[in-house]
Amino acid sequence: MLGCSPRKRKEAILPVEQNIQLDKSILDISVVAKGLNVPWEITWGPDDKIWMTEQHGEISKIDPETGDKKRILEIKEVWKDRTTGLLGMVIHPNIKEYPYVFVDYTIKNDKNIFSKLVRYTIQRDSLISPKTLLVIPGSSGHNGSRLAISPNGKLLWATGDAQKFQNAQNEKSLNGKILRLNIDGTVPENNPVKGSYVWAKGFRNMQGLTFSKNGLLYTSEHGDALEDEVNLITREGNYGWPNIEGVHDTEDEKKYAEKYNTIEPLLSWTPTIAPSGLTYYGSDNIPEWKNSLLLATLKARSLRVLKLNDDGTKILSDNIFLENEYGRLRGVCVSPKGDIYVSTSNKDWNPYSKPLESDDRILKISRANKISSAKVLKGKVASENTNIDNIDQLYSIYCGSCHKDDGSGVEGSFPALKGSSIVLGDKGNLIKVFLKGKKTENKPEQMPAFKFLSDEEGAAILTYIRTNWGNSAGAIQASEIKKMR
Ligand code: HEC
Ligand SMILES: [Ca+2]
Ligand SMILES: [Ca+2]
Repeated sequence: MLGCSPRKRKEAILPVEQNIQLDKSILDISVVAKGLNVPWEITWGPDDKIWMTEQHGEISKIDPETGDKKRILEIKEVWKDRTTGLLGMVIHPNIKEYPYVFVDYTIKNDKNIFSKLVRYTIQRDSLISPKTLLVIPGSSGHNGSRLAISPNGKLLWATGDAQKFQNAQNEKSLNGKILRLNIDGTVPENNPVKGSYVWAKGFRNMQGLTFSKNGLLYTSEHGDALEDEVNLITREGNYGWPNIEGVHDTEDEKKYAEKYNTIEPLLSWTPTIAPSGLTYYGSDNIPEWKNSLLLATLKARSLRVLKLNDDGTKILSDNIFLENEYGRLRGVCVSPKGDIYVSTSNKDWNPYSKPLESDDRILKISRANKISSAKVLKGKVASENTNIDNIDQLYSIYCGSCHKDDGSGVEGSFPALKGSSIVLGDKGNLIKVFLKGKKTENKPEQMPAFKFLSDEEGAAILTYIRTNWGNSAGAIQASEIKKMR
């Protein structure tokens, strides 16, 4: 009889949008929450809720079953602009003894920008008694942000170079470092240098930080125009920036590496992918992904699964999932059951395209028994060297993330190349900008140097920007670039 049968059991409430087919396992992708505003950090809470920071300064809990959002704190002093705002968050894993949550965010006093690390005490559904643990110089970009608690209860903070590259090698500066603190903000007795928070140095702008099950610490880091990185962090390690980008491959880098004993990344990416949230996956729930690092990427708009070797010292493979399906991905966390949650970042300062009404979202990726949607996604292996013979793609990969595929730029951050007098003007000047980059005092962003591209690639890209989107200026030859190196 229709309409009379009692509901036997509670069905999964979240509709399955798509499936992923792995070697053996089938995964469901569903949308947990919508209409969020740049969720920067998502992390699994002791109450089985997803705890989330949104960039403008709110901390909320999301019910993973229903998507209900409950705001638990608004931090009024947060200064949000472009990449700044309320960023990292970590909950102490031993909540009974240490009922703390740690956050870091940007503040601005007059003209001075700082990153502030604050501890809150959890009292049921509120966060109370803020205690400032540390305040370090900040900037309009490169503020790093991520936090983690080590297996022995220390607080780790991945900071950015605050756009002063030399900070990263300067032992006295707390920027461009992994910092290690006691949870009351004091310096641990056994830090490398007595009285200093510095645990490791030589970083540009880290956007991911996670411990593996056996206590190894990993980071993800944004490179400049090339060489995004994932690193395995060791005590007192020097990771090279700004003298070294990615692997030790140029003559200068090799010399520097020998002299200063710098450490190469486990994996690096050129063209860049803008790696963000990083979390360790140790669950049996999705066996194909067990013992991997899960990495959310912004520019590459994908979830990367980086399979580790048994002792966690090498990345064996790099597989790409969800590519171009949900836009920019920023946060990732795993529930004790082994379900994966990923947050989008389509409403942030550097959108790929107009955000959808439903943005930003939190997605759930979970093990399923069968395919239940019309669309089945597969992963793909990241190829060693992207073979770029298509000029649209060449432009898009190296320039499009900032200047946009239609050359329109981002107001206040990246100039439009469409109609730009520099693009259309003197060739020598344009080639110089391309090879050496461009920085203007008081502008929040800078144009990276592209001298690592070949003369032929440079000629193709510069000709492309001079002849596209209604631009009509003459071509640029490889020989003209060669002359100016
Ligand atoms: C990381 C972001 C970023 C990337 C990637 C990037 N640019 Fe830029 N570019 C900038 C910024 C920021 C400026 C403005 C710099 C300034 O004026 O101080 C700029 C300026 C320029 C200008 C001068 C335009 C004007 O009107 O002022 C040209 C030309 C240019 N870029 C070309 C390129 C090309 C070609 C590529 C790819 C090979 C590229 N850019 C990649 C950030 C970027
Ligand atoms: Ca490095
Ligand atoms: Ca290098």
